[in-house]
Amino acid sequence: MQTSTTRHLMARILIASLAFALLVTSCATDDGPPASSTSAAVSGKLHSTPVVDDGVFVAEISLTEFAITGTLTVPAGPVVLSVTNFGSAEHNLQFNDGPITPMLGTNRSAVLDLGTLRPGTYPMTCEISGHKEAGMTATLTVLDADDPELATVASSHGDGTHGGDVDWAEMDRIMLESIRAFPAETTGIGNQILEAVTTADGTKEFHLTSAITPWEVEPGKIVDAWTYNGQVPGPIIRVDVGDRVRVVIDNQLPLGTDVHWHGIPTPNDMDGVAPLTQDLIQPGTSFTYEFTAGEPRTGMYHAHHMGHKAIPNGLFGVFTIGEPPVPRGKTIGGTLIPADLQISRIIPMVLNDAGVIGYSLNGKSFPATQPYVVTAGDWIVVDYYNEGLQVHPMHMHQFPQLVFAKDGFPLDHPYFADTINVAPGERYSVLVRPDEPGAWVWHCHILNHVERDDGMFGMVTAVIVEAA
Ligand SMILES: [Cu+2]
Repeated sequence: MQTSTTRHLMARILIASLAFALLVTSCATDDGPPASSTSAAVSGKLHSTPVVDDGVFVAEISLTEFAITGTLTVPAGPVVLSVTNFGSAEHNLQFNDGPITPMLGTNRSAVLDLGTLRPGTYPMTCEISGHKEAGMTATLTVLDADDPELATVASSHGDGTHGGDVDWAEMDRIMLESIRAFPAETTGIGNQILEAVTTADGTKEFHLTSAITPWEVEPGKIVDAWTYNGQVPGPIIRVDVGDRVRVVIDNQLPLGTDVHWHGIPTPNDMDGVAPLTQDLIQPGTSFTYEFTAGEPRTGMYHAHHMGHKAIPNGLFGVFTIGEPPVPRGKTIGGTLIPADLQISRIIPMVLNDAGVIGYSLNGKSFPATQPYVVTAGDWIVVDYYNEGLQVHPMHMHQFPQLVFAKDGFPLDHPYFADTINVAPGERYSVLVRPDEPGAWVWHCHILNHVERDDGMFGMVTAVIVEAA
């Protein structure tokens, strides 16, 4: 645990290097100041100038993962929404349980005629399963046409900005402020080591409870996560080759569950796929899994039943057998991996991108992600686990990552990379030797998994290298 002084110190160190990262990523994401109002429509702007056309008020609405933004206050009377999806996934927009746009791909727009609106507040949501819960909900406020508040709202869109209607300086400020918040304190830590109870016959017994519990994904954002032992990711289970393993699962979820040992060989009736290999574990009941950990593996455990909902919502954890198969004594790409190499720490890096947890590293979204403090020259192992629905190219600044195992299988030809694509269900094990002091950013390189117009978020953390 860091003291708040260390945290502030680290935050200060980070600002300098993150500012550079920001510069690079913003070059890649922004199209520059719009040359005309037409190009502004596709440059990812925050707000638009409301247009009144033949007495019809046109409000521009932007859809992203996972937010609905734009002109959310309009005058009573005829209103049309011009809806654009700036996200990477498909979205739609439904107004007040009534009119709905077609499904919109990236950069696709649609016009939604709302007819004549009376003063009041009206809900707007994306109707794709899970997107509303992830944040795609907003309220359209309709005011009397002569309401003075409306004048303020309308004029604020067009005033004092460079390039017509985008306040770039304000965007800069918001982005920098979001980065300065790192590392932020939140309640709850995932991946805690689960201690085994060793029974008389030498079996290592573990206890898991599945339940819906509060989880602070980012500062102040507390979601109803689906958890094992109240953690996201669930507790880490590490066993040795040859261990007899017993895992008792107590299901306190409101629905049935099962536990699949992803990448871990088990007898068929222990594979955790209801109703094929076992009965569903009903709410309020328990089930015992038992198998022998036969060979070294880097695996995961997660619900299989309703996996599309359970797993993104947090029902996953790390399960490993044996030691990482680091290629000691081998020369790879001209680099000799010492025969006597000591691993200073093993970092599990569990990726997720959906459900109530959303874009996250080990259950937390930036700035609540954990910074990793290491001593220059230490060898660290990172195991990536993708429990999400999308591929994530994981990039560590400065330090090459030596990929030595895929899904726990040692590679005959380990290789160096600085960016590693981790697809859903995959695990990659890498060896890294951070040797240059400083704060080095470590993030998914799909840029809208790490930044929004309202700041840095999601799949970003940093390696803090201290001088030896
Ligand atoms: Cu990503």
